[in-house]
Amino acid sequence: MDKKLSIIGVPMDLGQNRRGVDMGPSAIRYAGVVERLEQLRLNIEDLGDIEISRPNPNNDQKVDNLRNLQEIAEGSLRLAEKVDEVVQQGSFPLVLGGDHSIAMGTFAGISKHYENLGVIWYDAHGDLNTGDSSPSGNIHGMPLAVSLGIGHEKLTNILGYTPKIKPENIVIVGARSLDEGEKELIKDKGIKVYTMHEVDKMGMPTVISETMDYLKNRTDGVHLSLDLDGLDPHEAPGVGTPVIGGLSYRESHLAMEMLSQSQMITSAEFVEVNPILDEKNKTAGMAVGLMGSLLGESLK
Ligand code: B3U
Ligand code: MN
Ligand code: MN
Repeated sequence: MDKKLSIIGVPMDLGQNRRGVDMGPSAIRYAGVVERLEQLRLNIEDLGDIEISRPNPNNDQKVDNLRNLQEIAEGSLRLAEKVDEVVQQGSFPLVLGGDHSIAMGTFAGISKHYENLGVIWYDAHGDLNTGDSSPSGNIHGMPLAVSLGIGHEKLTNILGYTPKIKPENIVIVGARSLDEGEKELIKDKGIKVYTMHEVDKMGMPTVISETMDYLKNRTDGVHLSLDLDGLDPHEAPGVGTPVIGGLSYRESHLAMEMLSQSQMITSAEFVEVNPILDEKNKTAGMAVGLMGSLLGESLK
């Protein structure tokens, strides 16, 4: 039987300041995600979008330096319940963002099905801030810390359990913008990080081989959380917080192909596509290309 895959859109833009990333799921669908994946041996269902409420403009939205906390917690719970259902049915969840705060809901829905969920966090940023360490108060800079159980209880406790992941099961790839608090957490918790320095020195094939070896024996499933700002903004301009000196499309493509061949990836999300900042939907198109490779496209 063909492998089942469920697409879930999350039109979330409350985790950061720039509008437009809520249209990410539409842009990715417009770029042909369903048609592209239908070429592969996959049984695809598109479950549409999770409902995300708008913040009340009359309220002051920051609680403990957490912007839009309540609305994000509610949306994350709805996403978590949907992802949980999909995993229970034995389907591969493919989540389309939305800003990266949605990873908290994705993790909550997935991780309860695994003893030791592994995570590949493909991103220019560490997303390891808390309300105390965050320079911005933007929750999209916090989901990895939250998943470790560090942060506001309304976020760490989505679906009633915490933590969602163990620090030794995380690998960050592509980092080039880390805040002081994030660097400390990485050191304290012993999180494995391949910054751009390591990628440049070792090359992507070695980085991904090492990542796979590292995760293989310690995890029973691996989630890929790919932030399009991990790529270089010259190639992928449609993101809210671009950081120069990033990964190329070719490197990223190779990484996806290697991950596909390893058959280790059990769920994925692609986040931070902002069509308003994009050039002719190029970044969404790249996201779709990367999804195709991750899910088994090949030229031979
Ligand atoms: N580390 C900064 C910037 C940032 C994090 N994630 C993104 N940008 N996309 C922060 O606000 O936490
Ligand atoms: Mn991110
Ligand atoms: Mn990022």
